[in-house]
Amino acid sequence: MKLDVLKYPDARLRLKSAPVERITEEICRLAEDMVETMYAEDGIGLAAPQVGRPLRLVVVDLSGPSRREAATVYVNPELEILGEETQESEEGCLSVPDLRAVVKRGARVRIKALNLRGEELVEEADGVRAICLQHECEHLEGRLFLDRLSRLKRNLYNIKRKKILTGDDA
Ligand code: K1U
Ligand code: ZN
Repeated sequence: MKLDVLKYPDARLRLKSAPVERITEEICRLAEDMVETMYAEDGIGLAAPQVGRPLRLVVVDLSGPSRREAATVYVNPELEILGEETQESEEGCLSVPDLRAVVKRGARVRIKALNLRGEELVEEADGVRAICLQHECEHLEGRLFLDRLSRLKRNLYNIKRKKILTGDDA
């Protein structure tokens, strides 16, 4: 089932997510619905708080919405940035409509998590996967990529967003 994606400035996007205590059928269903939602919204990642569930659960599929072949589910992910190297790339967010912006992040990461069978998963990533994992794990802390932009860019976006929400953007 496709879920509704919360949009900025919804306050629920600012909650810190709680650990998944037990991998139940309900959690597996939520992960499945998140994958369906990610594909339907043309995303490459999605975090549970974006669909109004403040739980430490993330899905990623770098193959993209047209191929849909390699979705990974991360339960209770712990992310570590490896080394000092950084990379800059353009990001978008399904919860922050009509904004793409260049963000600087760590170039390499290690992620530890459980899969839906409760098995430990350890992955090292670079490139787009590293960017996407950092972006999704920040959602679990109630942070958005918008927070990484300059105050000027954030203010401009806030003005644009208010106009859209009040219908004053004609
Ligand atoms: O968390 C989200 O809102 C999903 C977000 C993930 C993301 C994208 C780009 C950089 C970092 C994190 C998206 O998927 S937005 C859609 C998007 O940017 C994209 C979609 C298909 C192919 C490539 C990018
Ligand atoms: Zn996002």
